Amino acid sequence: MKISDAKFVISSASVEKAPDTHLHEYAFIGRSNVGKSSLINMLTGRKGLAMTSAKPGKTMLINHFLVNNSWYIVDLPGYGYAQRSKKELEKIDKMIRDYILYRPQMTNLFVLVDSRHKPQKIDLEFMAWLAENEVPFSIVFTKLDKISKTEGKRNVEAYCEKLLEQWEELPPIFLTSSEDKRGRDELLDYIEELNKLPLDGSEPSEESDVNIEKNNLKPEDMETKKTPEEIKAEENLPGAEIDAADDDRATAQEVKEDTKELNNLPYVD
Ligand SMILES: Nc1nc2c(ncn2[C@@H]2O[C@H](COP(=O)(O)OP(=O)(O)OP(=O)(O)O)[C@@H](O)[C@H]2O)c(=O)[nH]1
Ligand SMILES: [Mg+2]
Repeated sequence: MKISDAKFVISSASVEKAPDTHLHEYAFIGRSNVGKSSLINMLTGRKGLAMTSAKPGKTMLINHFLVNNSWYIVDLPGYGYAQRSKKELEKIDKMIRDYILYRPQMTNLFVLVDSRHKPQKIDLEFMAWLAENEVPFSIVFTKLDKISKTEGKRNVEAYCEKLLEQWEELPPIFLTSSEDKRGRDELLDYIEELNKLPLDGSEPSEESDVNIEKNNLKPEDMETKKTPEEIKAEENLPGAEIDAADDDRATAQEVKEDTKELNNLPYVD
């Protein structure tokens, strides 16, 4: 899909205050600093559209961006940033969860995961919550430019294996870098297909692609093997406390290689 126009519309402090729209909407979520705002800028080709920062916790509101005058991108605050006060964390958590549960035009939630790290408890718990609430989502691995092709492949495969301990099937998976723009075409094509789905929950329109239903796999179709409590009890899963180490102010090894191969992994639709 070609992006001819993208503009910021409004920031809202709660889902009740979010704009009354009747267009498809795609939200981006993940831990603070994972690269949500950067990905939105990369996808739209507008560098300063969503505010980014090397300091975690930059996005504090629900931000709506109108793309091609026909669909919305929503930038959400990150979850689990350990440096926030308890009250602030709870407020953001409620804002995010209310948005996800009470925004019917939200067609798909993109859950961003930093490709450099092992599966984090906070992300796995969040995805289990999405499944419980039948929220359609996809996983977007970010910052692949920061690791080698081999490491990227290994990390993504390990992540998928971990997910398959919880899920019968994997959700759609995308491998991205906001730096070198990999994954952009795949994500935009996916959104283009989902845009063909009717918003009222009725059958897909005739022109929609046959793959849509497969790609837009709802968590209800992905039987969980474990309860959220069991997942919580998992050992060896670091939680939100890794934030400081994860912070991009700390320089990471930057290895840029041709990673075309990564986007051709067998489980990438
Ligand atoms: N090398 C590299 N850096 C990235 C990439 N994506 C994001 N970053 C950097 O990571 C930091 C955080 O990016 P943001 O896009 O602000 O992250 P965010 O998830 O929106 O963060 P919050 O709004 O705080 O939740 C910034 O310093 C970005 O430049 C990427 O694909 N590659
Ligand atoms: Mg942000």
